[in-house]
Amino acid sequence: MTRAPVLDAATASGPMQSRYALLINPFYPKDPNASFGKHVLTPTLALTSFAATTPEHWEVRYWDENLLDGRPPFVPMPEVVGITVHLTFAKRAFELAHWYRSRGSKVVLGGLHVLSCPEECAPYADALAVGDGVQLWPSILADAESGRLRPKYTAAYESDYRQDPAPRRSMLPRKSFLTTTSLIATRGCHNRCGFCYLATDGLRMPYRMRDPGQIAAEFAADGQPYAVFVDNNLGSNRAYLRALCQALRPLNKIWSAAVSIDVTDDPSLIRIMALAGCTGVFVGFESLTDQNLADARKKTPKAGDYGRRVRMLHEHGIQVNGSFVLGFDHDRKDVFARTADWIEENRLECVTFHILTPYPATPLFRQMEAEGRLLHREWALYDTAHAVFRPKNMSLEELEQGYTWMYQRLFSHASIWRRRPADWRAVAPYLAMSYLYKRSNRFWRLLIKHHLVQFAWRPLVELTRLRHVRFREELAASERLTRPGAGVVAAGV
Ligand code: B12
Ligand code: SF4
Repeated sequence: MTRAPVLDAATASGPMQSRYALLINPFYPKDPNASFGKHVLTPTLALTSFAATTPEHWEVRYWDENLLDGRPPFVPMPEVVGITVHLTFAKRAFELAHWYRSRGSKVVLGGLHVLSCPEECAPYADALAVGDGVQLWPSILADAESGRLRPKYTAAYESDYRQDPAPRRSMLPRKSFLTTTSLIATRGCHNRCGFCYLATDGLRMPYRMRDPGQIAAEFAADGQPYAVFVDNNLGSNRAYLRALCQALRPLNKIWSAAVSIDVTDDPSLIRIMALAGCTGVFVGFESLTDQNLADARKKTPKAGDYGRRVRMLHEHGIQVNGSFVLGFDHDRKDVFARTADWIEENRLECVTFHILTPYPATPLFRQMEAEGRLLHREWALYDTAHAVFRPKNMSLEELEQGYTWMYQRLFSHASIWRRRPADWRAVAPYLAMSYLYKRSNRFWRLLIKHHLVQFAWRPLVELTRLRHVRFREELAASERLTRPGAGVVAAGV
């Protein structure tokens, strides 16, 4: 889980197959503190989204190096290789690009890192795709076919999102993910926090929404009981979320999504989400210190009100996976124990921690650079598991050790037990999920390697769906909630 497959320099290439495009999600090392399970929870849509626009006379294949099946295929050699690039695995993407280019393939690089650092990526590519691949991919292939590939293609995220085709999920290895139904209904966010990639210079991403009916149809078509919305913030436009829930409700399936905590401003919306199958939300609380939130320019309720809002979600059977950023300027050494205590008190079922990371071309990066606090530009370490800047009120070592301690404490037997749901009927599935998801990294490696992820998780997911359908019926029958704490376990979120 930490070393990329070897790219043997001596390996000869196979014969070139024209009109064949290979799409690669490069390898990245997994943080041993966090769960390996999250990497196979649901696939990224980076490649499947634009793969759907491939013309019929082209063959297109998918290769995710993180599924431990070895290096990407080269017999036959693809005419075009498309690689998605994030800063954490940029180096691996460049190695792959070099290997395929030196054997005659045309390499197209796209994704977040190409958007924020195009000059760095250009030497490794025949063509860069800057921005929305869905708009660019057909012309890239047409130009490759006619031998007129241009060095750079650019598209803003401003087209009518409803015109995009559904992602091509049929190309995914179904057995290798807990669910292949990664859904995306919206792009953008009403916030622009200074540390978020959405604040990258030159990125214009107004909040765009697909038709709720399109999303429900995609969910139904993939045939899975559980979907994960990979939207940055599914709750940015509440009227839209309400309409989406109405379209999802008849499916009797379950789903989870990232929302900002202000979605709880409207309790009736939380009820509608529960009735539509929402069993878990991923919430970026970021910090329990209001000054940190203000510095990050995050428009959010006061941290003192977070607990009440978490209770509201729990009362609707919605689990909370909280995301916390460590190392803000107002964080001192006490931030670790204070945050851990709060998480246990409020019984958050799942948590992820991130060391504050200034992504290139964001306001936070500029600020850290201007203050001379950046330690280096080794992007592989910009993975939110390493401190890459000098923190203000603690040492570098204290920040990194505090981060590791948070995972050790929150993934411990005692903490898992302290955070069990108030409703005793939900305790057994919660424990099963917690142990499988958070304490089984060796087991995960085996499941991934032997393509058993879906097989192992399916019973738990199906059980969760059935429990939720029953819970929903009770919720619908009662005008108001009479049974606080009716938690329903959402697998893996
Ligand atoms: C699914 C997901 C994951 C999955 C899968 C990741 C993977 N690489 O396989 C899991 C859960 C494993 C994961 C893990 C992590 N993730 Co993540 N993840 C996401 C998430 C929620 C959705 C990605 C997605 O499907 N987007 C939708 C697609 C359609 O958008 P897109 O990727 O931008 O692709 C479009 C264009 O960029 C372009 N394009 C992209 N690639 C290519 C290639 C070609 C050839 C072309 C033509 C076009 C093209 O076309 C696409 C269509 O427009 C995003 C947030 C988000 N909403 O994007 C975060 C996000 C990508 N993750 C992020 C991070 C930080 C991580 C972690 C490092 C966090 C951690 N500490 O654990 C880890 C480690 C992964 C790693 N090292 O990269 C950050 C990256 C920030 C940055 N500047 O790089 C994001 C943006 C979240 C955030 N708000 O900060 N992640
Ligand atoms: S609320 Fe979340 S998705 Fe929106 S800008 Fe802030 S960090 Fe990014």
